Amino acid sequence: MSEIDALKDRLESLQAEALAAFAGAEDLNGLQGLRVHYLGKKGALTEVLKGVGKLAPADRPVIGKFVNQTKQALAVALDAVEAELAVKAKAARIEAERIDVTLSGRKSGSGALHPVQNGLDELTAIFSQMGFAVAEGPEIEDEFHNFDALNIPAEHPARAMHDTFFLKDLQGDDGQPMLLRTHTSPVQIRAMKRFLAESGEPPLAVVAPGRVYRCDYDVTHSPMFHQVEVFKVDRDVSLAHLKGVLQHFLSAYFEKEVAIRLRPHYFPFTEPSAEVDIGCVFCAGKGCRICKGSGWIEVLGSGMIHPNVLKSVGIDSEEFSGFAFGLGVERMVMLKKGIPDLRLFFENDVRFLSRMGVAK
Ligand code: 2NM
Repeated sequence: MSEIDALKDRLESLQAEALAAFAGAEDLNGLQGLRVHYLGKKGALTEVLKGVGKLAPADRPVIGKFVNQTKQALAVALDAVEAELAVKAKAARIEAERIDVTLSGRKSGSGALHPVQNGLDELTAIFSQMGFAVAEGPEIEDEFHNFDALNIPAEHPARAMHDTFFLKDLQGDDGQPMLLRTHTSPVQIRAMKRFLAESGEPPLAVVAPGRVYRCDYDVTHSPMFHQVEVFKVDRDVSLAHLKGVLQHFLSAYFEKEVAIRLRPHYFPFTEPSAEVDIGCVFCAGKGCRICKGSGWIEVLGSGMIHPNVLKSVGIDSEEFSGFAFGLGVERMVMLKKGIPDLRLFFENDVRFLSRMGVAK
């Protein structure tokens, strides 16, 4: 066989082999590989072209034309298969990404206010509506605002009763020991000073909601809990005003007319002092397990602000008087919602939170 016929043969079988390979390509990647293999710089066709140099010069154009025809045929076939594979790839992708728009959605649970936060909001709102200004203050306090200003001097047994968390690495102004506030009363002291500086003299009426801390941990105590404290200072404020505000507030909070009674008590920051009971909300005063048969439930502590407290913020206790009271938010929420165990508030069990949480 002549040199030229051998080359022609070689090109024909190469074309047949390439076309079969293209037809069998599974995807665009594979096809690209075949394109390089047959038509690339170091491809099979280039390999055949190298043989052209050995031909007689007269034969070269003949075989050159043949090579070009082959090249053309392969390129056309490649483009056709490529278009076909591209359509297939797109169809496969659409199929893979198919979504069933008729499926019903998955319900995503919505969050809710923690029952304690909701209690704080409800309690604060009642006093806000009665005209009390809402005040907040620092949770890290000095001894003056947490104790001294509230008529609880050093060595006073009431300090020991407060189970205080002292912050041993912190020092306040005048080198004072610092602590986590044991009640929200220091906020009241700060509010009295601030509002006095602004307005010069009473009337002052403030509600202070917030977190407090006591080193006390058992079934009915948490080392962190929440208080709301309320005070009013003006000329001629009396125990009758205290009773009136308590009656209105407790009926508003429990959403029914509740009976109240005051029992004499002792607090260092009030004189006289009283604990306040409501008629049992569980048995309507008949006597049950919760009120231990008494028909009454203790809800808060109260009294007439001690003259020493007024003096500590520069209010003349001869001219002005005030009432104050303080309550535990967790306890109030437990009574209103019938929650049996304080610990439920802090475990964050989703079943409790979604049942007792309040949609915002
Ligand atoms: C209580 C009981 C009685 C109280 C006193 C004051 C202040 F700062 F105005 F003097 N705020 N809250 C008070 C009085 C708190 O909690 C059981």
